Amino acid sequence: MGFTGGKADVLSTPSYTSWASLAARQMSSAPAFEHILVEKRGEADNVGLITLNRPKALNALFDPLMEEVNQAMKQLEEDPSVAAIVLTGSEKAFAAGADIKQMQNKHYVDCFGSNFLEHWNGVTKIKKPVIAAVNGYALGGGCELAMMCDIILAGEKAKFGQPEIIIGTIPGAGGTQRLTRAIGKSRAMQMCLTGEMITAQQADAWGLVSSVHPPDQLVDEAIKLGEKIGKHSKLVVSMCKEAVNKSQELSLNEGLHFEKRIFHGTFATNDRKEGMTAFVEKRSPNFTDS
Ligand code: DAK
Repeated sequence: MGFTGGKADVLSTPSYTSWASLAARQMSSAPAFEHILVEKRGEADNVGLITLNRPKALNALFDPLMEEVNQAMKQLEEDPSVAAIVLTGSEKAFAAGADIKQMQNKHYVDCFGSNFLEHWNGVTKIKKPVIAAVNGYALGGGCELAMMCDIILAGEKAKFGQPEIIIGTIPGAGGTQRLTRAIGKSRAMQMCLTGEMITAQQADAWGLVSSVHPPDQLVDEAIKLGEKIGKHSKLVVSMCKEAVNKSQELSLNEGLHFEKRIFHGTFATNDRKEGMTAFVEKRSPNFTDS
C-alpha cells in the first residue's frame, strides 16, 4: 500500500518523520486519493494510517471523501501485512461533521430516495482493529466516525460533540445510539440536546476515549497501540473484535453465547494451539494467522 497525497490540500502540520520516507513508500500502482492520505507505519510497516485531508473545510465529510476512506480501509483490510488501521485527521480537526454546505439544500425526497449517506459506515465492516486518533474537532458525523472505530485515542485539545440540533437536525450516523451506549443516556442526551462540545478530558472521564495524549504524539501513540495488537494472531484478534462488538447489539445471554462459540472456534485455529504451546514451552509464539 502506498501513500498517496492530495493536490493542494496537503496537511500543514504533518507528523510524519520525513516526506522522503513517505515518497519511498509510494507505490505507482496505488490509486490517487484526493481527500485522504494513506501510508503504512510502525517498525514493521504493519499499521495502516489513513489521514483525512480536507483542511480548508476542517475535514468536513462528504461522499467523495467517505468513498476514499471506504476504499482505503478495504485495501488495508486485504493487505495481509497490515495488523491494524489508524484513522486520523489534522491537529485542528479530526472531522467537523458532514459537509453542511452540501446538505443545505437537500430535501426529504432526495435523502429518502437516495438513501442519503447510507454507505458512510464502511468502517464498521472492517474486521481488523481500527483505532481513531482524534485531535481537534470531532463533531457530528466526525464524532460518529470516531465512534465507528474500535478504540478512540484523543489529543489533549480534542473536542467531541453532536451539534446537529444547532442546525435543526439530529445525529444520523450513530450519535444517538453509539454515544448513548458509550457514555450513558443522561450525558448523551445532554450532548445531543444542547449541541455543546465536551473536552478530551471529559471524554476520557466519561469513557468515550481510552486515553489522552499530547497532540503531537497522538498518532504515534495510536501506531504503537496498533503495533501492540499486531503482535497477536490477526485471525484471533478479528474474532475477539467481533465478540466485543456483539456486546453492543445483543442481550447479555445472547452475547455470552456468542462469545462462547467464538472461544470454542479459536480451538479450530493453529494460532490457539501455537499460543498455548508457546506458553507451556516458555517461548514466544509464532503466529501464522491461521
Ligand atoms: N461543513 C462544511 N464546512 C465546514 C464545516 C462543516 N461541517 N465545519 C467547518 N466548515 C468550514 C467552514 O465553513 C469554514 O469554511 P470557509 O468559510 O472558510 O469557506 C472552514 O471550515 C473553517 O471553519 P470556521 O471558520 O467555522 O472555523 P472555526 O475555527 O471558527 O470553527 C467549528 C470551527 C468546528 C467550531 C465550526 O466550523 C463549526 O461549528 N462547524 C460545524 C460543526 C457542525 O455543525 N457539525 C455537524 C454537521 S451535521 C449520516 C451521516 C452523517 C451525518 C448525518 C447523517 N447518515 C449516515 C445518514 C452527519 C451530520 C453532521 O455532521
